[in-house]
Amino acid sequence: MDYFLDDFQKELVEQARRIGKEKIRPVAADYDRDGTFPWDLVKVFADAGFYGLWVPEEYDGLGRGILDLVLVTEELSKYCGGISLSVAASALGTFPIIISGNEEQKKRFLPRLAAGEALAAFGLTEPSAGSDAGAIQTRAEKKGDKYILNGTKVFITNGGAAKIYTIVANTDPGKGTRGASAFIVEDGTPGFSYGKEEDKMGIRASATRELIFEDCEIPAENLLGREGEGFMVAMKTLDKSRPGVAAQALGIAAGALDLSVQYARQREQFGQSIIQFQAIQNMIADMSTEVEAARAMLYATARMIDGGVKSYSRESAQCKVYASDVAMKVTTDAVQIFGGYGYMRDYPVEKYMRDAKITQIYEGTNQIQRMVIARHLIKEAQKNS
Ligand code: COS
Repeated sequence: MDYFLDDFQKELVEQARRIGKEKIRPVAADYDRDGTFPWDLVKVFADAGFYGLWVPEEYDGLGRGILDLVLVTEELSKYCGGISLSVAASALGTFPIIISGNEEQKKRFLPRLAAGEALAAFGLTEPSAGSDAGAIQTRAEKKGDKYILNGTKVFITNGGAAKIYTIVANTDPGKGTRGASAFIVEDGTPGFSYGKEEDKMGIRASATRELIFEDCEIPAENLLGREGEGFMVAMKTLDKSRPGVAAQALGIAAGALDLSVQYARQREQFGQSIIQFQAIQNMIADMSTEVEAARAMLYATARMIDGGVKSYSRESAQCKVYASDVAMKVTTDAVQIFGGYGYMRDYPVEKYMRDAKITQIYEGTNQIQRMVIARHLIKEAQKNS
């Protein structure tokens, strides 16, 4: 489905495919087993320019957009949904700076991020504030020309690996979502340390870590936008980043489908390859149809965002919810097609199923996505009545 891609995008997909085949596929199982962070591949992605795709040219990026991020993430995720993640997670951590950073902040941070010299991470979730993002308790108190941060963030993708963090904290706890503010915090700032490294079911090659702030002093000029705008910045960030999760889910699903077709052609039972059986043909036909539907919806949303449409929360939630549900179903069916072998770690498909699961959970559970979609439908209906 690449008939509308420009030459740059076609070359980008080819480049990501080459990296996937030559550099990710041979090591994916090792990284999955060891759960270590793939610094060697981060270097390959940086050299390929992937971290600069979504950064404007005036800050040394490639000035491309969400579709390019989606294309790369999809392609890399066909080979490993964990190794691919540092790209979309760095985009997530960078978006708050692009959305609400001032000129000085953009000049200071974006060039390093675009070059992949530094990875970014986004810190919103806390032990008691997951779906209810407005319930965050991390506190940022202004003292002179500094903010003092206290609190803990959990499940932070790229946590510990990233050098630049965009953190949402309360500057006015009485005000609920209107009391949150967003900040840039650099690795190495006194009072900022890393806690537990999570031992995960899937995407094991990605870093997921706790961030701890104990009287962490950051310069007041690291405030993004104005005080009280943090929740809005977080929501706008997630609107922009959820297609990246959809792309990861799509790549995982498409990768599992490819493996299933290959396996079904080779595996013989009852004297013929199992792909000759209608039961298997129906399964792969449905898997492929769902993958194509997810891809169509995702590309349409990415083009909508790149086209400058102002509000895309509903579409962004829809492509995330659909692609991740497809990924879970397709990868489960892939394990089924592989049968007993599919359940064993010697074969690659059980990893795809484990990797798929997180896409229904993070950057907003699919229950929250459905709530966002329904709220928009209700609002639109009220407007039109
Ligand atoms: N863009 C801009 N502003 C938005 C917005 C968006 N997409 N969504 C909400 N807002 C604004 C609202 O307009 C409202 O503004 P006012 O105070 O001016 O009225 C404010 O934010 C609060 O919105 P709302 O009332 O909808 O907040 P809720 O507490 O009901 O929470 C959900 C909304 C559930 C959607 C939010 O908490 C959420 O997205 N949760 C999931 C968080 C998540 O994805 N976590 C994953 C970890 S981060 S990787």
